[in-house]
Amino acid sequence: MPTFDTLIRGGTVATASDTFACDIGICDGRIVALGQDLGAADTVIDATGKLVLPGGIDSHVHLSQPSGEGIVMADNFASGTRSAAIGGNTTVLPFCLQEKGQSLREALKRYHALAEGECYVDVSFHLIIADPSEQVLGQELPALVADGYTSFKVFMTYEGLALSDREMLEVMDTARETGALVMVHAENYDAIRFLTDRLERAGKTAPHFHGRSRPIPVEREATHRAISLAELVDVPVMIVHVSNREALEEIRRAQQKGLKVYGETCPQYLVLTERDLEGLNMEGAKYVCSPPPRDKASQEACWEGLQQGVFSVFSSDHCPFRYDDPQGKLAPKGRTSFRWVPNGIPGVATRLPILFSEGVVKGRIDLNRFVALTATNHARTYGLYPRKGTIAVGSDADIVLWDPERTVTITHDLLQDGSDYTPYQGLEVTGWPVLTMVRGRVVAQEGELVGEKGYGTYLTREKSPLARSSGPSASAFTA
Ligand code: DUC
Ligand code: ZN
Ligand code: ZN
Repeated sequence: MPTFDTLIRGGTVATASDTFACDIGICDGRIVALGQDLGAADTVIDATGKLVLPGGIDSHVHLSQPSGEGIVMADNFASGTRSAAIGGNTTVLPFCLQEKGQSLREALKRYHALAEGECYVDVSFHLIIADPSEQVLGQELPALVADGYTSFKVFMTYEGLALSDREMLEVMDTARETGALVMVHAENYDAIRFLTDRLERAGKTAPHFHGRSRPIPVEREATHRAISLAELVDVPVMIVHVSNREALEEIRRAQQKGLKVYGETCPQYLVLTERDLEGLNMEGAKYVCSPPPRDKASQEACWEGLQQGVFSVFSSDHCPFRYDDPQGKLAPKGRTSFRWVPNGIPGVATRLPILFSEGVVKGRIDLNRFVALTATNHARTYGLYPRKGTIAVGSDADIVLWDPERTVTITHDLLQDGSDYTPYQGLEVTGWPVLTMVRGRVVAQEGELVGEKGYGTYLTREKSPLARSSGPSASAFTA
């Protein structure tokens, strides 16, 4: 009989496709055996009564990202990955933001320096393309895709980030040629500016007017346009943080036409609404994110998207700012208008419990879909599968032990992030991570961090199997 480093014994294993009683043998950070009565081990973890799941992969996380003058993001790589581990995640994919005029290599150097030696779980970067110069498109991106930076995000809104349609097409064309996957933040910049100016002129500056400045048509139009541009260039796209039915229907229609269009939604669109932005004084600022939370009908639509597979990934869009802080939500300028309140909310530690409780426990999705939406599909989409995202012989031993019966009232002190609040304060959830293991080592247990800073490693990724490389331009608009 072999001797394992670790044996996880007595649990119920669930993957994206199956649920079965099985022990797991682990050696050198990898799963080496699945079965019953596997033999001896240096360490035995008793998983009786627990679910044994692939560790969460959160493919949409912002850490240490510059967010405007005088504003500081609440999480760096240490605190963000610590909170991720507490919440049952074993890999996160933060963004590396290119600033205007900056080379992508310079941007990457900065983010690697920020992450090096700081992470508790594994990480890999998406590139935000803010300045698609000829040099970036022709030289840097092809080389970086070959080096394992195989996904880019583009923005259709925000000063300094928004790309023109022409620029979007250029980035998409490069993605098609190199086999990278493009993620799109779909909101119409001009429409937001127009509505914001009008609201401000009418003195409507409180945080809840943030929602009124970015109503559903702003997102629906941009989603439609992003899909159309991707169709012109014949490239797959992931529409991120979808918040409502109209955007969902654009994605569904594209999928039904056979286009490679994928969708992501997030916890805030399932359990928050625009009413949350109406808190007294500046309290609403705690919920300012983009797209904004909408209404109950939009929540139902997002559930439908998850149930029917229109959305293949469920991410946190963790983008944390402190609330009671002049460098956060209560920045002096933010008090003058919602326009200046930093956009984003924390959520890396609460993503899994919210989807499990509201989804699996309430019978909206089954356990296997939960695993697919929180781990497996992220790994598949972003070139990490089968090393990550599943429980199989040969995969990294990235595992979360889950207590399906534990009921917890979410409070900020449980989450160990760098923020000073959670938008989910007081939400009662059933189902909670009790142990998080990254490559065979326990990094969090019973709400305590037990891993070492710096154990988390940087992951070079394969090309997404959803993207395909089809050589020089053969796109519809040149035909
Ligand atoms: N977009 C994101 O992806 N995250 C936070 C803010 C935003 O607008
Ligand atoms: Zn975005
Ligand atoms: Zn985001």
